[in-house]
Amino acid sequence: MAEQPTTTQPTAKYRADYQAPEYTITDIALEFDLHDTETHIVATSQIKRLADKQVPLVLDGDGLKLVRVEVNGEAWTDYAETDTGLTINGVPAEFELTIETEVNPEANTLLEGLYKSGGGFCTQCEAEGFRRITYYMDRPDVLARFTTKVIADKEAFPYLLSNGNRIDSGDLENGRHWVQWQDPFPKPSYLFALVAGDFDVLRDTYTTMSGRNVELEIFVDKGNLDRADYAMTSLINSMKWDEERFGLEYDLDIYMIVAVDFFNMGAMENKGLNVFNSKYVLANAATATDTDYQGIEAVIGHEYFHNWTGNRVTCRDWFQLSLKEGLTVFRDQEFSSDLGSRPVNRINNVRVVRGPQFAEDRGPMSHPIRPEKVIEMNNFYTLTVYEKGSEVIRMMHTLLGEQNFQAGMKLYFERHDGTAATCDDFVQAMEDASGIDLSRFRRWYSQAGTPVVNVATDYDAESKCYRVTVKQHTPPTAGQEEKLPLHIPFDIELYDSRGEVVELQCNGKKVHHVLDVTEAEQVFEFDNVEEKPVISMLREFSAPVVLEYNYSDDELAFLMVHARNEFARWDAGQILLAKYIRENVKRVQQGEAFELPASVVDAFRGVLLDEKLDPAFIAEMLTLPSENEVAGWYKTVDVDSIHAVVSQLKAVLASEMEDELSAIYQTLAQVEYSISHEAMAKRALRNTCLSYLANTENGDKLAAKQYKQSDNMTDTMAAMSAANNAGLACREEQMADFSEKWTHDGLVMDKWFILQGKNPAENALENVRNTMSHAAFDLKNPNRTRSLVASFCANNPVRFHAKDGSGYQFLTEILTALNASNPQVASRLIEPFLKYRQYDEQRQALMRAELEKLSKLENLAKDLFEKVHKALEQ
Ligand code: B3K
Ligand code: ZN
Repeated sequence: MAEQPTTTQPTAKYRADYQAPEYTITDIALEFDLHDTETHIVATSQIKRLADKQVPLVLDGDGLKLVRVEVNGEAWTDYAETDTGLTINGVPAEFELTIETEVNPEANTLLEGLYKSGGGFCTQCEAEGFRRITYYMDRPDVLARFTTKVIADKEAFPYLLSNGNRIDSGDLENGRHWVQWQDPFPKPSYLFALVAGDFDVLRDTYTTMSGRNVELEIFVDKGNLDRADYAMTSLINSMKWDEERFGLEYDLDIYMIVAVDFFNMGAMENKGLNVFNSKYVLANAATATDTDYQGIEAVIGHEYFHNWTGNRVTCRDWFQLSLKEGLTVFRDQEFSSDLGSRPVNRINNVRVVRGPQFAEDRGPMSHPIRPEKVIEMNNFYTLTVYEKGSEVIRMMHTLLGEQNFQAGMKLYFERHDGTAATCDDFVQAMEDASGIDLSRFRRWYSQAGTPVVNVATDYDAESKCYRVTVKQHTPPTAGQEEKLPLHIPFDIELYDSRGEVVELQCNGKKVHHVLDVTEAEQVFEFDNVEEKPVISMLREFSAPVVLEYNYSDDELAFLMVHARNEFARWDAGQILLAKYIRENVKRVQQGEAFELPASVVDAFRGVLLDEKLDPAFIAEMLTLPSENEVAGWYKTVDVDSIHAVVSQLKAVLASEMEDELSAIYQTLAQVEYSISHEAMAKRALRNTCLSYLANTENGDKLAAKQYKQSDNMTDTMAAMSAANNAGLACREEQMADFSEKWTHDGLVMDKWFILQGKNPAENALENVRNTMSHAAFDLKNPNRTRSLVASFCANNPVRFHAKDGSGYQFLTEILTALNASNPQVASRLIEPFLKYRQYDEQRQALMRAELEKLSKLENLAKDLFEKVHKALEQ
């Protein structure tokens, strides 16, 4: 039987209720006696009262068996076990507390606290998992020095790891051994980690800028050593980049990364001992795609960068999560952009904000990057906190410039190193270091939703004045009706008819290209503009807003060629595509045929044939918006029409540009596989061409041939995706062959599960159900479940939203099972249901009925409770 989550009616916490802790813990010594089903943990803490009068000590605890309590070495009986932990009465102002608990790692299917992954033990404590190990003040503003002794069977678990430096070890009777670790940096409990297992280890060293040597160790399952090199390279690159760009150096003598197969999210930045989902560590040419490699670089970087932004300066409370996450996402995006292609990185980051993040803003869970009210903290590791949070940091970077921004970072560390800080502390440091007023800017932290910026322009030939009228408003969001104007950095550029940049002047003086939009309505006037210009706006996506402006096709085609930065060129292409997608959705709904002017095709043909452009960038230009992104443009989503239009758009572009696509496809064929940017870029464009060509007569032959000849996973998957999406004849054979080859390797099979989930065929759901009995599938493994179930429910809209409600019933079955075994994963999978109000009445009613069913589940976990109730109440 899986362990049951908490059953009592969950209560909410509010940011406004924050209270400083009444006690603090300066040091904690932990001793783990590891056994699969009965692990004993002895925690000895040095505790000091901070409150000025005697108060009970309230500790958090969840799912623990209490063995004993001692105060200053004497048994203590004046305590009460509560629903949420342990209250100890009558304690002195300063004392030593010893608590012994027992847990069952093998039964821990929640993957939070101490659990078994494969043959080994590992932990996950953020946000509130440490309380599933021992009774503790499990809150980020209690910072203690940790010493950890791990005891386990020597043969089964030769490696015993924890945070900090290894200070001692020894052998015991019965084949057991122990290792002791000490972390000199005080830290909150969420950064604690322990790992025990048998691994292969990849070792390297790094010399920091001040000349200190750091041992680098990556632990992988036995037999996977040939898949760890890229993670190591990425780690070394991260350490170097953080020194060069941010002046930040690593602070311990050892940095360890452990790859595990059972993990709820991507990775975890535990001090000195990162635990990673193996998806973000393991890669070689045969098993990983270029996208996987990029993911590894980004996540290795992200967790490493947390050492300063998150660990050295942590969060005062969980409402401040974006303090570390938004900032660290910004840092990892900059890292990837500095090392690879900046435009391609920016495009992909913006796709996430405009697509799924904006969608979150429209739903019942919409929240500001610093939420006000939380029931289950794990529900707030969201695109809003992370990705919009990063956009908010990026806006400050845009307003301040790199130099002032770095001065702000320096001041932030001077003020807050070694402490738990707030988002406001960060903005204050930026403001103080730069002298730039960020008072209105702070509203980005408290206001939810996606602002809409509406622009009108007007040119007066006589006075040579170009006027730009900018209006902003933010539509109401769930629970937040009233919205105030925000401080929006609005980056623009003007071009004359030859494509030359027109200098921005006001009253004869040069003005900066980033306009400060701060009011509901503002007019910006530029003089000495010799002819009616073409305006490029929201360059680099300078703010996470929706831009409304009536561009003509000619202006967009012009910007696709002449805009000075590649991001703006891509954006112009997207706006042009959006125009014709919308128009054709209308046509399809009225029973009319799909239409696309030749001029639009020509604009994209021009991009395809432009030899000066980076092939990776061309691939992005030719990538159509996803059906989900298109759905976000509508108040009521018509999944079938959107699917029809996006598919036809692809088919029409393919047939109109077939010759050019084929020629490029043939020219880009590579002789030798490598993972340089150049080689990846060529593969990206070649495979984008294939995805189009799959819709032509030659498609089946090409995809079949590429699959057979491929010597790397990127090309293999491109062939399979093309076949899957276009429903080609070669699909069956490829799927069978791949499954036979990789059944033993769940991580690789995930790619196959994703294809099953996204299969556009009518019987997709039936296939998905059958796939659940595939030897490599396991509902208990979050990677497997996400690959198959989330790809069907979230990324196969037409089949998931089948009118008979079969997709909805399927999701409810899965959620019901996961509610008991792993509610955190369930809570991610439920997302498509939360958007039910955006569909027609029939579908709304069906989804609502499923939500009602879920709301009545016995033992509904907090994670689902929060979302289900918000969705029903909205
Ligand atoms: N901080 C972790 C996420 C923890 C999620 C807890 N449910 C990984 C990261 O953002 O780096
Ligand atoms: Zn993070």
